[in-house]
Amino acid sequence: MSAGRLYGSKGNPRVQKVQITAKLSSIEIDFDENFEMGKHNKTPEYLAKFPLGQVPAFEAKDGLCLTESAGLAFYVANLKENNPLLGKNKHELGKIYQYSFFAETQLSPQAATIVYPAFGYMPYNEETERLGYQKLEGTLAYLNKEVEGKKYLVGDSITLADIMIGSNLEMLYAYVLVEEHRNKHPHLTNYFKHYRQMTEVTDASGPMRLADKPLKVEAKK
Ligand SMILES: N[C@@H](CCC(=O)N[C@@H](CS)C(=O)NCC(=O)O)C(=O)O
Repeated sequence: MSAGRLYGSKGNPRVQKVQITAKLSSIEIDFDENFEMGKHNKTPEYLAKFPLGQVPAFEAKDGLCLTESAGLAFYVANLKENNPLLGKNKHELGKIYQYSFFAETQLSPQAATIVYPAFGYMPYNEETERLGYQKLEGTLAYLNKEVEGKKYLVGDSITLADIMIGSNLEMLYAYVLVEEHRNKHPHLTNYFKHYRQMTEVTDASGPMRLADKPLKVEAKK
């Protein structure tokens, strides 16, 4: 039986975060692949349930309405008793929280600062871009060390930590990190490639895309 309905567009890494979590937890959720951003999330019915008008959003079978992709992933993972995605003990869960909050509060905004101006979601600013790359470099170097010699961030199997970090690396590997840059962080690149070839991940996210040329920002002079 379905646990509820997930709203959002197919291919959005925030949506995929929830889909991958559900798949790995064997939790069934409904999802309309024809959802249109800017249309379906702005209807009065949608706004009555989700006042910010953002995606992803989740409406549970009991009527509970939730937003925030990371929160949705934790909610869905918790629907399964003793879910290994939440670690084997409190120590592992602590690390899962650590990486998840890091992904949401640091990695995600850094990626957005660099990628969004190229997609036209944000105005381009040279200084903001420079600072964005500087901060991102620190984050990638940190993550590269964290995953050295490891397939998973926490314990010996996939957890929500990998899904949170992996989903937030998606846009970077697809559009920003060209081969030379990927090779600067070899452990992270190997880790990401391993995560990205998992069936549950490719089912939700399609084939892995790796940037083959530097990101082009039209607004740059
Ligand atoms: N922190 C939120 C961010 C949600 C968000 O910014 N969603 C974007 C799409 S990726 C959105 O709905 N934008 C439309 C809008 O804000 O009107 C999450 O992770 O769910």
